[in-house]
Amino acid sequence: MKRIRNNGKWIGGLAVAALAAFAASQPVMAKTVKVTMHAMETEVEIDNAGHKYPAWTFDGAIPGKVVRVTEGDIVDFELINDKSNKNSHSIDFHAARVDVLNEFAPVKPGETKHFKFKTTYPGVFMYHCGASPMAQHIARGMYGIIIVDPKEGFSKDFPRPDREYVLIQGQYFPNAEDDKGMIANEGWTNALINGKIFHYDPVHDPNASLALTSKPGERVRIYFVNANINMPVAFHPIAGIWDRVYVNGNPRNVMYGIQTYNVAVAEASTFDIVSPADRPTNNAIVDHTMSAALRGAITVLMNTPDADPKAGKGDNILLR
Ligand SMILES: [Cu+2]
Repeated sequence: MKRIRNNGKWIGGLAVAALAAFAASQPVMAKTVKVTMHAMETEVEIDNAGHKYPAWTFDGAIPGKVVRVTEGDIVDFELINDKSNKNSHSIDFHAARVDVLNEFAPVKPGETKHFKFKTTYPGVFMYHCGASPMAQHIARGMYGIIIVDPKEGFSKDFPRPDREYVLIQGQYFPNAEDDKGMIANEGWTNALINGKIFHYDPVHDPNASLALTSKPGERVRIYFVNANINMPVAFHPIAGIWDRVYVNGNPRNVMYGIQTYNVAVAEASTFDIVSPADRPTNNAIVDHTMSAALRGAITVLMNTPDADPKAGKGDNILLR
């Protein structure tokens, strides 16, 4: 009896191990992800002091929500242009291969646009409103990020990060009606990070209450989008080096040991930074273009042993 039981246990254990190995080797099953957004013309706070700005938004916030799927997934998307709005709005997903005149066409107030697309490349991509004048719709806040995780998952060349953060940079034009100035790059006064000037920089803004955090030695992965109207971003971690830069966020486009990476308008890329493991340190993640850095594009990353274990994990990657 004893022998049989042991034998049964062994066979059971082998079966579980075999199943686990099988599951690990299978690509993730593609799924359909439903995403609904409301275009909303509404006031938002544009700095840490609470100053208001007449924004145009997806779902009432700059940037819009993080959309996250796995390569191969179908995005089942709906844009509702609330009838209280005055303007047509649209969506342009840089992760989609569709028809600009169909899926990305403007939607009138009170109307809804529904379409599906399959994600065919992994990486990080901008989405934005493309209604005319497009410069104004983006400058007033209609942009966000879609993360398409690679179907292969993590590997030696694309290691699992300890923390993840989204940073999206924009230009702030206080005269929200000046679409001609936005196109000419005139009249912008500040840089926005996730919709606010010096959003995560308590060093330059005493009203700032948020910063990025990690523990010493952790791999922090930053998904960065340049949502500026006319300016590239010289993305640099002061007191650090990008351990890896994944161009467009695709694990196949990897570069090592980069000090500054130039991010074009409407480009998004993925940046890994690893702080020294043996002591607490701080980084300032900046657009090294001085006119942008000193007008708002500085983000503090604090690497301390008491870092909040929940920060930069799960749904908590875009700090509001
Ligand atoms: Cu719009």
